[in-house]
Amino acid sequence: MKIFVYHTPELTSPDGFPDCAVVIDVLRATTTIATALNAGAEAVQAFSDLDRLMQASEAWSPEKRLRAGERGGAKVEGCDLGNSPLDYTPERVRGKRLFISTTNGTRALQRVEQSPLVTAGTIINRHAIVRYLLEKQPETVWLLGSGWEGGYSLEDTVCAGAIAQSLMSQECEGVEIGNDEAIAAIALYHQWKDNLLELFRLASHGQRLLRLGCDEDLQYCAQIDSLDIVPIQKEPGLLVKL
Ligand code: 3SL
Repeated sequence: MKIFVYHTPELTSPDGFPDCAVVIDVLRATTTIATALNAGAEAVQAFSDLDRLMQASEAWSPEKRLRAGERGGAKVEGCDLGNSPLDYTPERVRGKRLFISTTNGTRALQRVEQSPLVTAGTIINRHAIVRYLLEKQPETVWLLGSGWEGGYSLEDTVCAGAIAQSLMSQECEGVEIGNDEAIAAIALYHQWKDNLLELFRLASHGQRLLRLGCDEDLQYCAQIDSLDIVPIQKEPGLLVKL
């Protein structure tokens, strides 16, 4: 298994796909997706485009669907929910299909949706993702950060480092580093592993969320290995609980 880290979808080679893509948007899309599926959502359907989300969700009755939209960190008007994982309680999401569009995370999912295996990784399900990769043994793994509008995100890179470091420490034969970004991500994780929340508060998107009053979201997103859930793509754009 060869592990490649990419900081943003734009930094991947345009025509290539890995055997398994782990899409990462710690703040907050993949944390929200993992939380919603863990809370009993029937499935999560991800859209980069809000109009397409609205169209596709029309076919579902209002009792069976939830529309979630985020732009610039804030909830999109006309949606039921924004992108705070704290809102995705079992009472709210159980049995419902979640239609979600966010600024960067859902775009990153779309970039790799043709890969044979696609999952959504984050800090809270790091251990479950590592276990899944060790079970599946894909030859190539992309740990793909969502970044922010084409730019680098500290929180996605530290999560990629947490996953890569854990895979490398399993003493399984054949786990290899694929690019320099993977080495740098592991180094970042080593530096901050005991203080992820502090790193999130320093990060530019963490600061943006703090300005919106979302410190509790940051605290939730920093709880490493707190959920045992692997979201897997069943068909392009549709994620279910493994
Ligand atoms: O960029 C994204 O996809 C979102 O996760 C951003 S936010 O954390 O909801 O602001």
